[in-house]
Amino acid sequence: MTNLADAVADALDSFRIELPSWGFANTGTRFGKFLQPAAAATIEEKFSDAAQVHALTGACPTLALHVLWDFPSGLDSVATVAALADRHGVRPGSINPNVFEGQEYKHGSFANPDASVRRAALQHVRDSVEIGRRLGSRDVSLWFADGSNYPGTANIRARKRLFEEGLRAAHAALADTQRLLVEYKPFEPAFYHTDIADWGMALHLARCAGPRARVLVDTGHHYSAQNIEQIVAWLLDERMLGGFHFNDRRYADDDLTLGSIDPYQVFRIFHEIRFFEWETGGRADVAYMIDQSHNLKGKIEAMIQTVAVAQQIFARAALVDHAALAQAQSRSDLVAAEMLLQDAFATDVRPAIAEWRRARGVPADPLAAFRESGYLERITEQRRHRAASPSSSYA
Ligand code: PSV
Ligand code: MN
Repeated sequence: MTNLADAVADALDSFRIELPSWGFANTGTRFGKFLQPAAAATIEEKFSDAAQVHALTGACPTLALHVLWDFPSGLDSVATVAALADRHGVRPGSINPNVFEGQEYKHGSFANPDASVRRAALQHVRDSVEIGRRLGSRDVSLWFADGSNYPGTANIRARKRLFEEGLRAAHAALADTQRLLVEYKPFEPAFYHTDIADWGMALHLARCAGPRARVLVDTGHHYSAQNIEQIVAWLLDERMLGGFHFNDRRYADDDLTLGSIDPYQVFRIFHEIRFFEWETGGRADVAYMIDQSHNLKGKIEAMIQTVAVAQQIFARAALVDHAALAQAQSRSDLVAAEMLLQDAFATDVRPAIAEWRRARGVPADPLAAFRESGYLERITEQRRHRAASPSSSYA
């Protein structure tokens, strides 16, 4: 084994990435959905599709679940979900409450001026915490659509305090084994102000919430020129980075496949994590998750492609010589320092990854293996005859 093969194997052995249940369902843009006959319409089908991705990559043992879409009876759906997870060999991953689709949330959830709506939102989050606890899942991942569309229509400071209060109450419901992740997004669905618009606001609120709250970075939730890896480096240094929702974008929140537009951006994020781990001698406790729902690509194929891209870029980031980098930085040898990143990024790790996959008993080319497996044809035949999915998810 070469050093490169060792470094790649070592990196990939520790790399796991969570799949989103909503990524297997018919979802789409604000303007419409292009329905796929093989899309999953039930939680059983989502587990089945996720299990295919895990079987072919060996890297996706957990499935993120969205409460409204995957637990139609709330806590009463837990037993069904637990049984499906057992049957398909994929564990329930992060639990994502949904306080953004109900009509009552038109003017917000935790920051709604109406106290009865705030209470309902908190109760939903508490139920989500309980769902996570019963399923043995660690992270409750919060994203809020709260905000406003027009200047002067919302009391921004009052809403900030309502979020501090609501998140503190949500945190109080956690078991010792659970974490609360706070996601930020600069716009959409609100287009004037979003209550948790950026990482600074999310960091402040996570700190207010309590010791087991962390920030979640969705790579699509930034303006085009923003330096995401700097945000990651700061959150790591503050021990406040909880996880990622990975996707790529040309503009913002476009839900494109990870690395399809800017693979070097993904590399730089992974590099900051690996460099932090080298410096501190420990593992960053970060949940890697995919948040993509494809409107045009085949859903299962797109997930396999995403996992393979994530593995490839993570492996390349593991090739950076950290000791040499630290030295070059301290000498202010700019070209040498930069080239250490560039050389690692330019390395073709695909043969080493294929070798690693063979050694771990998964197909060397998971996408080709999926195409040959006949799974897609089988589910298309089984699922095509039913009526278009009633799923209301917009994701
Ligand atoms: C919102 O844009 C988001 O990124 C949140 O993470 C949601 O849970 C997800 O997309 C699906 O709607
Ligand atoms: Mn997200």
